[in-house]
Amino acid sequence: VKHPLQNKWTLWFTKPPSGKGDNWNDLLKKVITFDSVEEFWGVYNNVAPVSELALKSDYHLFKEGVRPEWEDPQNKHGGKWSYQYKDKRSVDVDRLWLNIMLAAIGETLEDEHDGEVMGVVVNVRKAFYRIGVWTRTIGKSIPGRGDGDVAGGKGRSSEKGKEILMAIGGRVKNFLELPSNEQVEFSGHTDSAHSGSTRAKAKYTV
Ligand code: M7G
Repeated sequence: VKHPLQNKWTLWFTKPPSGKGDNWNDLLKKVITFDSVEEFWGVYNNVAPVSELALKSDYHLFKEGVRPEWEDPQNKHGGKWSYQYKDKRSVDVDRLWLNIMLAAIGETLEDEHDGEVMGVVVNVRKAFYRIGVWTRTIGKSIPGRGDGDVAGGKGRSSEKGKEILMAIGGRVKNFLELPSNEQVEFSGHTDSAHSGSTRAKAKYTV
């Protein structure tokens, strides 16, 4: 018996650059798509744990049909909640990444019909591990689109959008097991794209 997930999810991997000519697109690869709890564990048990990945690797677990890129139509008006663990040796990154993946596929990062969560990402860098949750909006409704109720296309006020986003931030902070004095930060992808990096100015913090 397979226990179906509410959504289909695709695991992606960014391999570290091997030469100079490598660009973002050459390095980003689809690993597999799954839609049941059992298949998730099959995948999880057969890929390298984050703690064993080389520097500059990423895993991305995104809803099927959404590329883990700022440019994707479903990401381009969005942003991400993220946190950088700078003490790499003391953090159990494998467990925290599992926490956030289970929260994503179990749909516990947001309320039903919020339609915000696009995917989760872990980056392995020299100075830190970063775990992030990508959202479809930056807490404002997107002009020209029926925002919010994805199925029904009903509008959503900016106050409501911000409220949903902040609630997701609070849950991310819990799943990442952060003490109250540490902050998860939200930044919009357009800021990331312009600054050429994800180290853009934080818009919100929780
Ligand atoms: P990062 O991995 O998000 O953060 O971005 P880091 O700076 O802490 O390593 C590193 C680089 O990867 C960026 O400067 C971009 O060159 C490239 N990159 C990352 N992302 C998420 C994207 C993306 O969505 N689209 C494109 N075109 N490049 C990206």
